Amino acid sequence: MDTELEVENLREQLDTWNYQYYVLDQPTVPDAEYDRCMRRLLQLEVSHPELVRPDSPTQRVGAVPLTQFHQISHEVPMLSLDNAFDAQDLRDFNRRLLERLGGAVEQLEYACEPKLDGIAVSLLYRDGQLQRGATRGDGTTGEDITLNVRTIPSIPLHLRGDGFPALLEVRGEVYIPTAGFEQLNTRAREQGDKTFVNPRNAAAGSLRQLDARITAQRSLEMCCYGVGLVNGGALPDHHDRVLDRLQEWGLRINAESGVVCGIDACDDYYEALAVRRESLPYDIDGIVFKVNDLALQQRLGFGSRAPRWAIARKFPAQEEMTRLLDVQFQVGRTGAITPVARLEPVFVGGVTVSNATLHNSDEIERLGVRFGDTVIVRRAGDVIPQVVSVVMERRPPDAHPISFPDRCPVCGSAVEREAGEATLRCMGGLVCAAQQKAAIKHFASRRALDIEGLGDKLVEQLVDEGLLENVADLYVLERERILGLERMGEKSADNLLLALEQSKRTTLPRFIFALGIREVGEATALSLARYFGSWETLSAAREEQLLEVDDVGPVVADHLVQFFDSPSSMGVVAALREAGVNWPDLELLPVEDLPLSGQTWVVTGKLQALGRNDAKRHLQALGAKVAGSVSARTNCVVAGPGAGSKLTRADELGVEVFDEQAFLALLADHGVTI
Ligand code: 9MJ
Repeated sequence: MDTELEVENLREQLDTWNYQYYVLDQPTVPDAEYDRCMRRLLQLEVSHPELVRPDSPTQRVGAVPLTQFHQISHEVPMLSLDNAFDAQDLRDFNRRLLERLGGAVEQLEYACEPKLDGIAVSLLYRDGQLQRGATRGDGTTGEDITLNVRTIPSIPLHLRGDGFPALLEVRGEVYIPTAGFEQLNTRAREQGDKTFVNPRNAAAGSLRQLDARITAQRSLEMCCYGVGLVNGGALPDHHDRVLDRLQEWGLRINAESGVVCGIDACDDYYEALAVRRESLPYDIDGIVFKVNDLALQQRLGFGSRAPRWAIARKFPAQEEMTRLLDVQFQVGRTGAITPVARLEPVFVGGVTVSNATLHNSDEIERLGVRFGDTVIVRRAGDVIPQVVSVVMERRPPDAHPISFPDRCPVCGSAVEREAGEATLRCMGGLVCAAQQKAAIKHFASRRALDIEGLGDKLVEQLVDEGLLENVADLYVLERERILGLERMGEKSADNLLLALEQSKRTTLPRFIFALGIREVGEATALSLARYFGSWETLSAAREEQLLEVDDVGPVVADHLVQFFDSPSSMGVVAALREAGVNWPDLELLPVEDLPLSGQTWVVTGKLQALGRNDAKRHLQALGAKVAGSVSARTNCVVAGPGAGSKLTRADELGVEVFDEQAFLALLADHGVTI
């Protein structure tokens, strides 16, 4: 083939694949094939330098770092957005617009878009060629970051198709998806570098690099949400159609964008996306509502710093500043000592937070946090609040370092760190009241022996009064002693005794789980019960046999063996059985006879009642293989809210899809209750 033609074909092919992958989110070729074409194109361009063009897919990274960024001025100012902090603010905004339009319209149509938390960027295309990329700066003057934006794969170096204006300025947000952010920080930690506080900072730091080769290594993306300067061509007369057009020309737009009628529907859109916020693959800090009709936008015009026709309804902030008052060391069920920050109460992520986890001693060291420091606290979704950084400028002169206790704060036993672990543990085992309480709470919990009426407070009281030391003591509690507890009535005491009596009849998986053996969760307990069938066989098993069980690795096997070898642990089990705790043995099923043996499942989206990992483990315990992507070999997909391309693919392939409720029902049919 003629070399020039081959080069042209390769470029067109690579551009198309890029478009399918980065803009449409629909990968079509394996990476290896893409790489092969890219290598071939590079090879041809090296041997025929006269064929190199600046918009070739090979030309994304400039070789020479800049010494400074040049300033550029925005011909059409890049304005920011007004904010609404609640539903009332949004209503006021809508009313102001309707009044301004003088009764000409009764109800406005709004384009709704997730508000990405990144860096606003302008891209200038002249005759379809990317000519310049710039930051927003102060809205009038920004910085020329052309070399940096050229490295972002979702930014086309030239527009696709035709019909675009001769001069087209596209605006949008450059951001780093959550996965890319985590990868970046993991790498930074491994190399002993400073980590980024949040994805927004990471995006800003990655984009404003004088050496574009560094930008190229960061997984930046761009989502377009509007246009600035347009000359020599016309665009559609509604915002949503402009975005559609941008997408046809090869620019990425947000797949969640939509159009609604009236302000009530804006509330609905906001609420629906707020629920899914955590499951989106990128950070958003609100929803942007824009009048969809561009003629109406023009009539409404601009205020001093923001367009009148748009507003951002912010989600409650996920990060706030507060003071660290104290650190307490909590002892968990397995003796793990967790430092918990006591904070000046602060409203963050929609609730008042006064405690946040500091994880372990490594984390305290990494943060460099001291008593009296002002810290940034983050609470996102249902995740427990975390201290993410220290505001060094606010450190008081008397801030003193936090030292980890060398004795257990509850029982005074020695504290040890196991090799390769970040966690320090109290070595007191079941002598430690904190571990006793946690073990009993776990044993009584709903998914273990489900002892109704034995709540956390009561467990604490019973241990503190010396009535309980271990779970076997539960079954020898005397009515009179229970009645002696503060605020304990006859009825409650009788109910507790009845619940204890009823809890004696259980199942083997629940019993194994209830023992609280380290790393043995519900799904592992189920696998063990299914594999061994009886407690006798299980507790006699040695490491090699344990390793045969799906879900059991060397660490779990080691914890199991330690438990079986511990006279005190086995003594408690014996006492429980003597007290009448019992279960039917399970029929032994060969692995190929498990209910979902031979099936491949995929779990996607955000599940409410159980995490995706739990869902996977339950499926594996039932014999299914759990895969990461949907293919013709997939039997079923479990899809929670926020499921994206995997669900689409499942629909295309006609794969059976379970929503969470149906999935829970299926698990229940197989004896797994959540
Ligand atoms: C963000 N940040 O996602 C706008 N934005 O529109 C969206 N920002 C915007 N629109 C006009 N989706 C000015 C800023």
